[in-house]
Amino acid sequence: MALRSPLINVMVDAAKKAARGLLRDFGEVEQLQVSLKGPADFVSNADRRAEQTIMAELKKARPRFGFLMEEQGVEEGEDTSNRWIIDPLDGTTNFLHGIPHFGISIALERDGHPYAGVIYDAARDEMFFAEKGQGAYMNERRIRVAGREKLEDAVLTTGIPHRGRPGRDLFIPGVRAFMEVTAGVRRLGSAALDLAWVASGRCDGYWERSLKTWDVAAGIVIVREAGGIVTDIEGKDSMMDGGSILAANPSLHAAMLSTLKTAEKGFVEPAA
Ligand code: 2AM
Ligand code: CA
Repeated sequence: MALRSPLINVMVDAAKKAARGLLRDFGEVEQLQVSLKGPADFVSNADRRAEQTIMAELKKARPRFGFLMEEQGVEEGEDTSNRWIIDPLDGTTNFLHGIPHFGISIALERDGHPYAGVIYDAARDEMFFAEKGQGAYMNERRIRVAGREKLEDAVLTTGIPHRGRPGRDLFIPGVRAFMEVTAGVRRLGSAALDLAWVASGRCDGYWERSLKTWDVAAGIVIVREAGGIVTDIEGKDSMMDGGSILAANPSLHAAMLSTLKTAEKGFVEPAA
């Protein structure tokens, strides 16, 4: 059975508390689908409320830590080496459409590096968590990345840069290359859950560009503690700085990097 540290308990409790409100709001979204205005405002309020709940819980437990949050931005703490990084609702478009695939992501960054992470899939009641050096878990069970060694057996996840996101043309050669060689490419709509699913071996690898720190911070720790490798798409370490991300099991990480590199070689962004 997973022995949760006091730190992980604080994070798990905050995620569960916020989830109660989010699930209630998710139930309402279906009713709102038919209204003229649509549920967009309602969802952004749900998002904000969830973030406030998480922030209040974390503050109660660790009053000196700082914050980086999707909705409310940065709040400096007295303790400059510990900072919470929060995405209260990752997979907003799914939530808005009544698709039960969204996550609450809470990370603790320590001295500039992701140290602990919790990702809660509230609709499935799956709590993914990890702390540096302590392994990764889903609910009570230890998780590990998949052992599949060949791209031809692999199911990969990605994010498609839709409206308002840059890099739509650059996305095409990479996804096309993976379409040729893998068992499948999925687009599930939550970066945090994509990482949690790589960590738990459901998916073999994940890549995406132009993400924010809060989309990936918790997932980075969870994948690494599950035995996976996480870099950016150049094989470097810029994932936390709004860069790209590539996470996979150790057998497939290099193959994914080189597939993308080959596919994108010579790519020139078309004129706007
Ligand atoms: P969100 O639901 O919290 O917005 C889907 O590809 C993933 O990208 C989701 O995790 C989504 O997070 C994130 N995402 C959506 N729009 C984004 C944007 N403009 N910048 C960065 N990440 C974004
Ligand atoms: Ca997000």
